[in-house]
Amino acid sequence: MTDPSDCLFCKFVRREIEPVVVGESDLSLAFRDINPQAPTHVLVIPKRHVADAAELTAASAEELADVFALAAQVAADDGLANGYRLVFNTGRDAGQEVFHAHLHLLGARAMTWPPG
Ligand code: D5M
Repeated sequence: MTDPSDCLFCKFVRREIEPVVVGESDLSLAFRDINPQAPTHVLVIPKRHVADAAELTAASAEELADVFALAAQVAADDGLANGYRLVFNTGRDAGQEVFHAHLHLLGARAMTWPPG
């Protein structure tokens, strides 16, 4: 497990490194992805360090719900009235690279299915 003292996203929460923040609640932080895959590409994270969505689900329904609520707020703020995609890559086979749980919010372009 990643040590929270070495975790990039924990450093964002502590503001040791400043991401481009687009939303925040007591439990969650939303910031722009550094490598955007859509005109809107935001990551929403629980402030508490958990590795992935499965761990977040097991840890706290309140924190899980808060991540989704903040994503909906950011989507509304970005004017994504026609829809958007929410994705948790969970584990290496899903392509997860950063092991602090993060919900991808993608929007402002038409999406295809299935994802790669
Ligand atoms: O997604 C990890 C995501 O994290 C990926 O879309 C890039 C993003 N990322 C990595 N470093 C940064 C910084 N420094 N700022 C903002 N976004 C970042 P995954 O689901 O783990 O593949």
